[in-house]
Amino acid sequence: MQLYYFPGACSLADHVVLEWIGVPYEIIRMDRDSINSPEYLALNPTGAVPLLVDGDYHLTQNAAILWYLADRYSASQLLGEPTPRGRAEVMRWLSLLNSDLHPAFKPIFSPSRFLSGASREPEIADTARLAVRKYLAILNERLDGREWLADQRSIADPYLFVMLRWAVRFNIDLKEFAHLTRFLERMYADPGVRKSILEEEGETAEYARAAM
Ligand SMILES: N[C@@H](CCC(=O)N[C@@H](CS)C(=O)NCC(=O)O)C(=O)O
Repeated sequence: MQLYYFPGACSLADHVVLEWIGVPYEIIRMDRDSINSPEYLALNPTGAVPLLVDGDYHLTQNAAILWYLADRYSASQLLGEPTPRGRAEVMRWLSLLNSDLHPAFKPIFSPSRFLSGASREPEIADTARLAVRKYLAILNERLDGREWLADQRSIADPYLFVMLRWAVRFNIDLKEFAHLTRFLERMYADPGVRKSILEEEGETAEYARAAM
């Protein structure tokens, strides 16, 4: 299996899941040029990571890739309790992450995509920070008294982890979110998480190094 990624991007969630599952895989680092090459766009017309290649199967969209990996290697038990409610709980949190929280970060990453005129870029990024905080508050409350978003460890957890790293990197203070902070620390202590970060970011992976 091959995973196309940017260091620290949402594809890191798939990378961690590959580690948790324990199957052999290869990671292929992309950059701004390669992600817009005709060859890559033929595989993923959105020009984004992640892309998973499993034999002759090419799969895009982070939620789909996470679900596929967990379903294909079901012994990893990353899809929650094997009941309609158990599965729905994983899907509920995965959906909030993928369709609410993830897009909320985009105006912070690249405000110019949402507004022409550099003078208002800080304003749109700050407005987006408020939206991100709203979702973080929901997730923080969810983690009050529990270790994982669903009833057991699942594919939703590494996705949350990735976005908490983004929050820290883009100056969204997590101090008031004690449960999220504890979750972040717990994830940094996980061997599969540390290995994934080091593979993607190398020796500059400051958080991975700090957790060792
Ligand atoms: N809906 C897509 C979004 C993927 C996405 O936003 N990927 C980002 C990295 S986290 C990306 O590759 N961005 C490249 C770009 O926007 O130029 C998914 O869930 O997979």
